[in-house]
Amino acid sequence: MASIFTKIINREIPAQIVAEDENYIAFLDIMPLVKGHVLVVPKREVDYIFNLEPEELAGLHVFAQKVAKAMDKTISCTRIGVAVIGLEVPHVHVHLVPLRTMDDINF
Ligand code: DGP
Repeated sequence: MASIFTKIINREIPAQIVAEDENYIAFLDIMPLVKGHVLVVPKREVDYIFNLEPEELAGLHVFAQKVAKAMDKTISCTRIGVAVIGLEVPHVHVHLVPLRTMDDINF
């Protein structure tokens, strides 16, 4: 069965997409830690980040860097926090969380 993120990629369920290329997509998290929390996802459905091919892993992080730089320009924050958790959705994703203070982090 397709993951919830594959359904977003295939436009079967809605999401607020903020960036996309041939291999990767970024959209707003439905349960944001803070306003502007983005998920960066490879379009190929892989369950676990360490199961990506090395070039996919590198590409994911380069794409995440582009998204984070765009967020830095448009959102008022101190730092874009980066996290890989993956406990809920078994489709690789990187969390980009615009943080202002340590109080914003509530993992
Ligand atoms: P984790 O797998 O633990 O890294 O958390 C998954 C994240 O994905 C969590 O912050 C909520 C988000 N999420 C789950 N389902 C959806 C969805 O249908 N749409 C969007 N935009 N985000 C989702």
